[in-house]
Amino acid sequence: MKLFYYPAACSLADHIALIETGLPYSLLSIDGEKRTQDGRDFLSINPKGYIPTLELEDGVFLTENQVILSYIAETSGKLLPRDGIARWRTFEALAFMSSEIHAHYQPFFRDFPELEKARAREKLAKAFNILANQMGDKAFLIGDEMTIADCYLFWVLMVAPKSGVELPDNLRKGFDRLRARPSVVQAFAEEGLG
Ligand SMILES: N[C@@H](CCC(=O)N[C@@H](CS)C(=O)NCC(=O)O)C(=O)O
Repeated sequence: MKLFYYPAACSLADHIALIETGLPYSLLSIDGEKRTQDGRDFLSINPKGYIPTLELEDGVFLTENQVILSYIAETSGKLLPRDGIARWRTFEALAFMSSEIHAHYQPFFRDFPELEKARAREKLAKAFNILANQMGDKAFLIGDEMTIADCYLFWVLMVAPKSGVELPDNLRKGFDRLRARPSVVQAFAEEGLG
């Protein structure tokens, strides 16, 4: 599998999941002209123009973080509870982080008016509280085992300081625990992050 990525962008979640599951992968970055590291036109691969994009062994491309994370989990048989409500809570958390957190980071990635940033901060603060309540004092977001929800959680928490919204204490501690995992350390090194 080949993961198209930008360093420190949301593809970091998929990168961490690939390392955690032990699936073989390679990384391909995209340049400012939307050319892939191996010289292809990225827009012809993914007309949406964004990462993460995953190229499967048969040359098929998958997009959307939630789907790529789910594919990695299903293919490896890891990072996703097999049955019971925890499986659905994992998908629920992915959807929540995508629409209620990731989407509200836009004003901080680009130069949006202050009013829009303030609105986004309000939504983010609410969403972080919901995640904090869900996590409680568990080791991970869904339970005592790491899931793909934690891979995405790591990235959304990493970006939170850009928004100026303070993280609840248990999420900050959860972030620190994830940051220390060998998979995260390896992903940082492979993406050239400090
Ligand atoms: N809906 C997509 C959003 C992905 C996304 O926002 N990717 C950003 C990086 S975090 C991107 O590629 N931005 C580049 C651009 O918009 O040109 C998903 O959940 O995977």
